[in-house]
Amino acid sequence: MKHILLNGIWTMHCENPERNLTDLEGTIPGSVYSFLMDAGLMEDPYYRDNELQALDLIKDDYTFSRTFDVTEEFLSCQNQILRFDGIDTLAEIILNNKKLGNADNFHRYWEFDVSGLLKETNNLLSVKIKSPTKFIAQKDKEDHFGGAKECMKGFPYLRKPHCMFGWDWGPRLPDEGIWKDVKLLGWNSSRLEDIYIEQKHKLKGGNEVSLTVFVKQSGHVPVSIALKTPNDQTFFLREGESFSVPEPELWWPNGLGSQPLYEVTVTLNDTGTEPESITRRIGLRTLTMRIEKDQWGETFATEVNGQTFFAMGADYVPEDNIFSRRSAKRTHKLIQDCADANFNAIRVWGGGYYPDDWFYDACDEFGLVVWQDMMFACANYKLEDHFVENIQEEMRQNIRRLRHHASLGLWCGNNEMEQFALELEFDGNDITRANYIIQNEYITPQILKEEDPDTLYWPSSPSSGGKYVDPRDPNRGDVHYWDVWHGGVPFTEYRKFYFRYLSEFGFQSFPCMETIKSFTLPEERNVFSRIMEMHQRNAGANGKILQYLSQTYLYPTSFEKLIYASQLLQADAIRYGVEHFRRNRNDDRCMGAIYWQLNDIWPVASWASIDYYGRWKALHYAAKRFFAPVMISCEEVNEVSVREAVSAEPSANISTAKLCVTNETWNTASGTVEWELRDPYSNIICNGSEDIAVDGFSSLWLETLDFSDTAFLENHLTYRFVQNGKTISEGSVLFCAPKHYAFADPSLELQVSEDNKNVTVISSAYAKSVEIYSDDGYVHFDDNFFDMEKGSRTLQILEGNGLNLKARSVFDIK
Ligand code: BMA
Repeated sequence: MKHILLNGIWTMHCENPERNLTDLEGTIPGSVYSFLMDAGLMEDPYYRDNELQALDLIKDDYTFSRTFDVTEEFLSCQNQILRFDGIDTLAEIILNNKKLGNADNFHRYWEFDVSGLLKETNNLLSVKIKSPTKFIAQKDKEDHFGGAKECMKGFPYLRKPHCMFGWDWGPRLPDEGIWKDVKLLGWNSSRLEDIYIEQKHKLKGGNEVSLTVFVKQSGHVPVSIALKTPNDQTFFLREGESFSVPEPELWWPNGLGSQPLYEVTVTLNDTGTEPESITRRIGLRTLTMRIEKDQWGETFATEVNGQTFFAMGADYVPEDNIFSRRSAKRTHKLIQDCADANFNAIRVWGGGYYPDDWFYDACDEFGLVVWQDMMFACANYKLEDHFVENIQEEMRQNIRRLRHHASLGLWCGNNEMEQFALELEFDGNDITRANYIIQNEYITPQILKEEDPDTLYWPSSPSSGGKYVDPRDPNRGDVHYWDVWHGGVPFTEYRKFYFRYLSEFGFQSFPCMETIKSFTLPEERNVFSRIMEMHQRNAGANGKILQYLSQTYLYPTSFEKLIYASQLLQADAIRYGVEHFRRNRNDDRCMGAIYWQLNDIWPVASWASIDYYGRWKALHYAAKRFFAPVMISCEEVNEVSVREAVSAEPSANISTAKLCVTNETWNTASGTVEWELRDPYSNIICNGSEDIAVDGFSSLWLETLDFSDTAFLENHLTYRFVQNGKTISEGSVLFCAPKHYAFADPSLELQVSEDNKNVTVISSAYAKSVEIYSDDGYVHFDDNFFDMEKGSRTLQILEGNGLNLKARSVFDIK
């Protein structure tokens, strides 16, 4: 196979002469926005309200072109193909004045036969891209098919990431361009098209794993198949014949074992060109969901190599609305941040795109089990013949690209469509209700049966298994629970449910100060300013943050304090839920907590735990603690959970605490639970300890502690789980809302080590949610936003420097 890469410098021309944008040079992969920004003709669309002008640009059509030469050798190939790995989106492709064809799906690659059309020098390739906004508006006018209200009307008509047209955390920036590589491919006798690797496992009585490799090629040329083991041994396999892997090393999710990866390389020797090979990195494992009837309904637990475990993670959305800004390095860092926060799972949400290979490579390496939605979300689709063929090809291509990954846990038909189709949301009717079933219970599973029969298919998220049978059932399948946040109910509601697997639940906060500074002028740093509201896309959300804030903290008197308090609320809401679900994991009852959402597509107020610039909000630090493999938590009954308001009739017994240790590892966790009831100065009022042994994959509850006869506004409980003298997990709870607790001034002091690698925080009293920060830039630590008693604690500075560090705690919110 011969390859000629056609990336690099192209020119862009706007078809609207009024814009006077002709022959602009830029880089492909790239887009209207990246070309204009590179040429200095456009400000960053994320700054202030630049989004509006950027959206206006998309009313027009643009042509991207370049000239190129090809070698004589290439011209002598019998087969010549022009391949676009990704076009955004509605395009006409012209080579040397001959139209090759059209493209109309962002999620697919496109190939055109160019044999006989190329010359040695000065070939002219043009890609004319049509305005996506005009297209969807026209389609919607002709026949309206509805969808998420934050998204531009008509979006279901175009196979382009829905969220590029706006979402409740995303701007409307539906760019146009060529978002992946462009190349020429030439071959003679045969082209290596694809490989499929089948694994067979015998789990009982020792691990036996056999592999069979199936090869798809256009001709009939002998191939060689090599298997490289994690310790660099190589074995040669025969096509279609089962091979028993000697001493197989199994792949495990993060926290349950290591992630050994094997490489399968298939090589085909085409006549007269270089050998062509495909390498797939795989992990030896079985991975599915255990779905079995039980006393509550049906289990829905991730099962790896026969072992079920509690899935811990978040929902992933595209990392950038300007696709040329994405990179392997950036994604690797994000996935590493997930592993650092003890994630073992991640859900790719269906309103974005099928991520790049590097996303799954990172998940394979860090041990994150991927819940993979097909790219359909919150919409009704018109199932015309062309649309159906288009999505079939889209799914086939992406399944073939991704099916070998060790991390691929399941395929899911879409985001939230079963419940909405059933409820006739988005202007639904009998047709949209029927279309949903045709697409998700016939078309999609049929393709998966052909292309990836060994990976589980789940029809929708959420679902109870399909067929419109109660998709919101809390006792079966996965659930999206939004009464906390969208429904405005207090966090304490989480404890009323025992969801089998929560694939979405979330709480918003504002992004980090540095991030806010990146898109505002100083005078706009007020959450109700026009610019802050442009960067808050969920209607009513700022009011919601303030409403929850009013239940929890004193009134924050500065913008910075409000930002800080909003992040604490978010971290506490999700912690409250996750700890409860993990406590109730025995007998596979609650087996997953995937919070909405991991990351942001641009700088915005949202449910993300890591903001657009990769900065950790309080929630991500909290996740590191509440997703720890061995975790102690407390089910407290306090004024907040039992009384509607402080003015309600006084009631007794509002200060009890039940500690619980959850162990999501193989080994028994033996150690000591220690607790103290303390006053605001950290003086101990009473204390206790208990030696316990918690079996692997289980939770152990301790006896209820009753503090009802103590001063609930002045005392708090601190608890920890200690193994061999080392604190493994710890926390503290109040028996009233933080705003009503009699905090003493902790007079936080900081001492930075000479080498700038550590900072010690010294507190003279109990301090809640201690944040160390700098006004001069983002600093990342091994822990932050933590509770501490009087004393000191040393943290590592992992990113940024120790200059001008400051500390604050809940005491400062006023
Ligand atoms: C869920 C998601 C998204 C949305 C989020 C927050 O339902 O599937 O569509 O952004 O809620 O509202």
